[in-house]
Amino acid sequence: MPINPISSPASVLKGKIPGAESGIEVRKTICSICNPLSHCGIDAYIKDGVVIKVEGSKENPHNQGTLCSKGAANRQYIYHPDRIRTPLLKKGARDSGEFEPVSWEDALDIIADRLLRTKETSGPESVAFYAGYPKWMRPFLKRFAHSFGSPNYCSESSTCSAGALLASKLNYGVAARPEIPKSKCLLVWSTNPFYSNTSTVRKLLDVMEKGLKVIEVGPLITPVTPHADIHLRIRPGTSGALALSMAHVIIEEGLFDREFIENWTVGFEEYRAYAREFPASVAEEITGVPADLIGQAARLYATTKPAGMLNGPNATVHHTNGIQNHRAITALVGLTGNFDRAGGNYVVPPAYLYVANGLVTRQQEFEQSRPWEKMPPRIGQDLYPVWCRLIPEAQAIHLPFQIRSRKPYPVRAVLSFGMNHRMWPGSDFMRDSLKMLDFFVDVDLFMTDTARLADLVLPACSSFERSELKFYPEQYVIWTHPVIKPLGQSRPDVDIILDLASRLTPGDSLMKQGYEACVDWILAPSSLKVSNLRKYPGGYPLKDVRMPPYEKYEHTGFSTPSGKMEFASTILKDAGLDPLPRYQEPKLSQHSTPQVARKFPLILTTGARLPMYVHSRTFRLPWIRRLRPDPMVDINPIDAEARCVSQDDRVRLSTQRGSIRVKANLTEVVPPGTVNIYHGYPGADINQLIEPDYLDPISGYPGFKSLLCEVTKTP
Ligand SMILES: Nc1nc2c(c(=O)[nH]1)N[C@H]1C(S)=C(S)[C@@H](COP(=O)(O)OP(=O)(O)OC[C@H]3O[C@@H](n4cnc5c(=O)[nH]c(N)nc54)[C@H](O)[C@@H]3O)O[C@H]1N2
Ligand SMILES: Nc1nc2c(c(=O)[nH]1)N[C@H]1C(S)=C(S)[C@@H](COP(=O)(O)OP(=O)(O)OC[C@H]3O[C@@H](n4cnc5c(=O)[nH]c(N)nc54)[C@H](O)[C@@H]3O)O[C@H]1N2
Ligand code: SF4
Ligand SMILES: [Mo]
Repeated sequence: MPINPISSPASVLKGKIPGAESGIEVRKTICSICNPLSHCGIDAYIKDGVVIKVEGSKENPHNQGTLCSKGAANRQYIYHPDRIRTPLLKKGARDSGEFEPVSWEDALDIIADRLLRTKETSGPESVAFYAGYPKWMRPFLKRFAHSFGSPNYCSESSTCSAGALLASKLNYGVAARPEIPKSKCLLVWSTNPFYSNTSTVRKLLDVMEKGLKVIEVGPLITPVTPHADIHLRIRPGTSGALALSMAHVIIEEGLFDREFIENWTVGFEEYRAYAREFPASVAEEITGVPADLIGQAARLYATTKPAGMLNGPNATVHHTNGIQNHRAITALVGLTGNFDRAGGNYVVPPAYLYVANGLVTRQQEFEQSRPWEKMPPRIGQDLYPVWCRLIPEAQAIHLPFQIRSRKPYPVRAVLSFGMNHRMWPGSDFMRDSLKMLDFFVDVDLFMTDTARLADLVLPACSSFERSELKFYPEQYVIWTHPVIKPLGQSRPDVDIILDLASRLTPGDSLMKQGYEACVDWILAPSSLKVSNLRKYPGGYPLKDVRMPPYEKYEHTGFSTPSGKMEFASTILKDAGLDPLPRYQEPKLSQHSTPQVARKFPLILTTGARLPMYVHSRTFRLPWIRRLRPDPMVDINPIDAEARCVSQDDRVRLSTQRGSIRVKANLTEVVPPGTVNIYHGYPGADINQLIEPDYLDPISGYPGFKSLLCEVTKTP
């Protein structure tokens, strides 16, 4: 009988066909290369304990079998030669970059000893606990910090979504996300989910195909733009003026929700009077958006009911006027009667790790093992009291300043999970501040430039090598199983934290019970338990989860000091700040600093997401790097021509603080007068060119997306 070539042992292996014949097994896990709203389900093909192929998990309703370019490169990520394989102890000076392997026991003992000594000599607050963009270990790290007695748990959220959350809390007491499938109109205000949230875009396209009206606000042309009925191509950093101008149209034309305004808001008359200062003609001068388009957008958004507003986590708050801008933007939601209504912006509290799916958990109670009143003030609390009142973390952007000033108290030691000093504005200032610490530990998958500065580096596992709880907004949950053994001696972050907790916070009886007991404790208000979730390695649809009702404020009021939506914020007023969402020019701009603009005439916006890169993570992956090998600055052909710059020319990108050499990418994606560059390139770090104190005064957020620069051709 002829052998079927499809099933010969060699061909099943070559075709990576799972089964007894090939010895290949498919195991389920998740990708954690990008953001927590994604974390796509993965089918990992395993042969002899090694991942030989990855595919998107079809059963996972979030990604439905799809993966993006980064997810497809997961094998290059998890098996990368830069992976740290053993705990490493610094040999010689901080700068030496030389390490010697140590055992886990020794490493953990050294950390326990140093942190305990620091606590004894300088108090628990002099130890800071930091989590970078990775999220899964955060509840454990924060609880550990608080049980240790330190208020100083901080994270990358000091530059990310917490700024927008802060602004929403000032207005409404909570944040509200658009309920897009039920919307008739979507105001996409500075976000590009096609690159930043790829796994959600198929569902967005489905709604768009059904006739959703789309208004896009943002300086760049993005993949959203072809779907937009109106694109308001704003000058970076001027969102506040645009939003106030739209409010002015909506109010003066009587298109606002009178009943909601009368019953549920405070400060409307002051806000209305202030918005009068922004007639469309004035706003056109500030924002660069034609006056008639401002009117059209305002009318379309206010009269198409229901209308949702989709904001990015950071593009509106990465400005020196960011919080007030974001307040002005989100005020439009309440003004038009779209707050907490079907198809408008709906309030669903996050259940676990930023994902809202209708479940209620005890994540917050778990994290806050000691009340703030029983701990010293947080890093940044004196400068950013509003941040500290509304965001339950220290302000990480202030960390380098406090390390240096030692005021109001010294920060001597940092225990960090995934720190990338290039996240900070003035990244060299942050790097040099880390060198001033008495003791610095970094836990990471890879030997990064930040890890090289540490006294001790601990190897963490990837998502393929650990168990974690993952919720999806599609009311789906996975408790993952490790699909391969940890690489080298690497360990899951949470295990590292729990081992340190057993040495340093033995009084924390919950942490003592271990990882799964803690997760069960967090999940207690839901009916979920790890032991049940474990039975469904590919995930489990959450059944009978009731989503919260709409218009909850009718029963509970708003969780602002007045109990209402606040156009004029009581909290800002109490802090001596302007209660109205007042528009101010970015600290560096043609208008606020014309003398600087003469030398640096281009507007610099940084960090618009690229599909292939995630901050510092994917530059090292060959498949991914090939997609955009060189650091490039996007420059409009008009500006390029004026500088005799052609495609791929080497150029110098400079600000008042310094310069980097990059390639020129001529593109109309950026408007004339504005250039854009992705952040985090190891050899061309744009954050070195931004002053460390170029910050929003309310949140402490960096003005990453509106400053001044010049581009010149170099030989
Ligand atoms: N100029 C400019 N700067 C910016 C931005 C911008 O738009 N422009 N964006 C800002 C924003 S919004 C953000 S969120 C930050 C990015 O925040 P960063 O924290 O800089 O993000 P990453 O580089 O993704 O991750 C940091 C480290 O975490 C490690 N890591 C990954 N997974 C794990 C894990 O499971 N465990 C451990 N222990 N480590 C892990 C990675 O290897 C990496 O070294 O950058 C900010 N900086
Ligand atoms: N592939 C990939 N995905 C990511 C990340 C990544 O690094 N790579 N990072 C993750 C993280 S940490 C975050 S915070 C999110 C960010 O997710 P998004 O907010 O979607 O980020 P961007 O793609 O930068 O989109 C921001 C848009 O805002 C616009 N914009 C810039 N400046 C201004 C301004 O001054 N005013 C207005 N109105 N608009 C402006 C730009 O036109 C840009 O298209 O992405 C997450 N997803
Ligand atoms: S979108 Fe891509 S990088 Fe992000 S979780 Fe999914 S596969 Fe991974
Ligand atoms: Mo972010």
